[in-house]
Amino acid sequence: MKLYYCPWACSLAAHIVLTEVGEPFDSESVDLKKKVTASGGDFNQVTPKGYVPALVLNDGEVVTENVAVLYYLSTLYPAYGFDHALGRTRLLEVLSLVATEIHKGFKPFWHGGSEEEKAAASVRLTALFRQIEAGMEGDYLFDARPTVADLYVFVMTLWAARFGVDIPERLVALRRRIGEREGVKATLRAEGMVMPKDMREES
Ligand SMILES: N[C@@H](CCC(=O)N[C@@H](CS)C(=O)NCC(=O)O)C(=O)O
Repeated sequence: MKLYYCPWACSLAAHIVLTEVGEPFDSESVDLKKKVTASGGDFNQVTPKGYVPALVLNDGEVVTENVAVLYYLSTLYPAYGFDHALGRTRLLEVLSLVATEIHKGFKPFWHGGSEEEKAAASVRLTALFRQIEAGMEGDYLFDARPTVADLYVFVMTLWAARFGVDIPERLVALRRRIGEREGVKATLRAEGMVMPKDMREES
């Protein structure tokens, strides 16, 4: 399997799962502006969509869209998902909320929005993060272990830290808890990312 990713992008969630699982996988970063991979390949040949994540399976099939990539990984590695219908449905429910509302809600921050647009986005994002928090069943979204949805939320909380968007206390705790996992630290290092202050060991 090969994951195409970009540091700080939503592909980080899939990258963490693959790293934590510990089975061999390939990965390559992508320059999203130029659509060129680290080895000089044309990323548009991998996926004409031109965005990450893109997961190339061993038989050559290419899975795109973060919801689909993460859902696929949760079916391969059930520790990150559920084996019953309602559990899988709840997982998709959160993944969809994150992808369509929260992820897209950061657009003004990533794509040069005006200060007004950023302020409005920030308010809406905080309200959406509160919704996520309200549904938490324990330390994680679904009680006692992180699923692919927690990892997607984790990436969004990193974005929140980067752009100064307020998130509720329990999500700050979730970010810290997930950030302490060895596989997560290894993935952040592999992507060359610097952790937000409240996740750093000295804090
Ligand atoms: N609909 C896609 C969007 C993914 C997406 O927005 N990826 C960003 C990084 S987080 C990206 O690659 N942007 C570059 C581009 O769209 O050109 C999904 O949900 O996976």
